[in-house]
Amino acid sequence: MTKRASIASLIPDSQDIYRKIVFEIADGIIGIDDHGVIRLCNPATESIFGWQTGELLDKPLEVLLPERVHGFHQKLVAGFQSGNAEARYMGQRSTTIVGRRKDGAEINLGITILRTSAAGAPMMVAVIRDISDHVRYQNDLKRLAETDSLSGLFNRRAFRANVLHSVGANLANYSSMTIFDLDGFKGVNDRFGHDAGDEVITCFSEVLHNSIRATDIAGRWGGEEFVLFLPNLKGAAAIAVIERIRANFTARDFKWEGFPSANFTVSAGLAVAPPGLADFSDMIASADKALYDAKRGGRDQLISIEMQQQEALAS
Ligand code: GH3
Ligand code: MG
Ligand code: MG
Repeated sequence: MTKRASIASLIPDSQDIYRKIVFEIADGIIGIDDHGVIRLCNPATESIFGWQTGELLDKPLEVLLPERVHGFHQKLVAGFQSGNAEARYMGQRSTTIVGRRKDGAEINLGITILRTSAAGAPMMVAVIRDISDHVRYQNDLKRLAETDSLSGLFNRRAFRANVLHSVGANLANYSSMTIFDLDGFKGVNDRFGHDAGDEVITCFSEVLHNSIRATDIAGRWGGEEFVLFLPNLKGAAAIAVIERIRANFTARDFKWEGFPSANFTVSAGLAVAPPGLADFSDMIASADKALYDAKRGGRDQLISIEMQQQEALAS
C-alpha cells in the first residue's frame, strides 16, 4: 500500500480538513499499531527523519530511534498503553527525546502521544516536532552563561555550582580547593601591554585545563586569579598536581616583539577539606588565607592548609 492510499484509508473522505492538516502540517504525525509498526506517516515525518515518500510505512518504529534508547522507549510506550491518559506531551523534562534520522544523525524531539483507534484497531499517534535548533540554542546560552570568555574556564558562579554538586556527591571524602594568583601581574600589563597580559592569562588557563582529571573543576575566579577543586584528593597527591601546574606555567616562554623572552610565576593557596565539609565559602576562605601566606612568604610558592574537622562540623 502506498503512503497516500494508507492515509486515505484511515481518514474518511468527508474529513477533508483533517486530511489537509495531516498532509500540510510542519509537525510529523505518525501512527503505530499494537506491534509498534508504523501504519500512518505524513510527509513532515519523512522530511524530519530524512526518509523518502512511503519508505517508513510498515517499518518498526525503532528505525526512528537510536539503539541505546530502544529499551527506554519500549517501557515508555508500555507505560502509556497501560495508563489512563488519552494524551501526553514528552520532551519537556531535562532529558529531551532523541530521534535518529535515516543518515544516523540524532535529533531532539518534542512529542505528543495520543491513544486512538483506526479501522477498529487501537492505534497510538505521535505528533512530532524537531526541537534540535531550540535545544542547541539553549545549550549555547547555558555555555555562554557559565563560561569566562577569555579563559574558556567556568566563571565564578558556574564554578561554585559545579563544586557544590561535586561535594554533594563526594561528601564522604577529602577534597582540595586551590586558589592561584599570578605573580606581579600588574607589571606584565605595564611592561608588555594589556594584550600580552591577556595572552598570559590564556596560557595559564590552558596549562590548568590540560593538567587536571575530567572530574576536577577549574574556574577563573576573576582577573588573574584561578580556582581549582580536586575531589577525592588530598595531601601529597594534591600538592603534586598543583606543583605540576605551577612548573608547567613557569616553563612557558613568552616572546613579544622588542623584548627578550620572559617567564612568569604563580603563587597558590591550597585548603584540604575533611570528609563531610560542604561549605564552599569556608574552603575558599582557607585557600585564600594560604595564598596570602604564599604571597607574603615571597611568591612563586604553594602553601597548603589542612582544614580542621571542628571547622567542618561548625559550618
Ligand atoms: P601579586 O604578585 O601580589 O599578585 O601582584 P599583582 O601585580 O599580580 O597584583 P594584583 O593581583 O593586585 O594585580 C592584578 C592585575 O591584573 C590588575 C589588573 O589590571 C590585571 N588584570 C585583571 N584582569 C585582567 C585581564 O583580564 N587582562 C589583563 N591583561 N589584565 C588583567
Ligand atoms: Mg590578584
Ligand atoms: Mg597577582
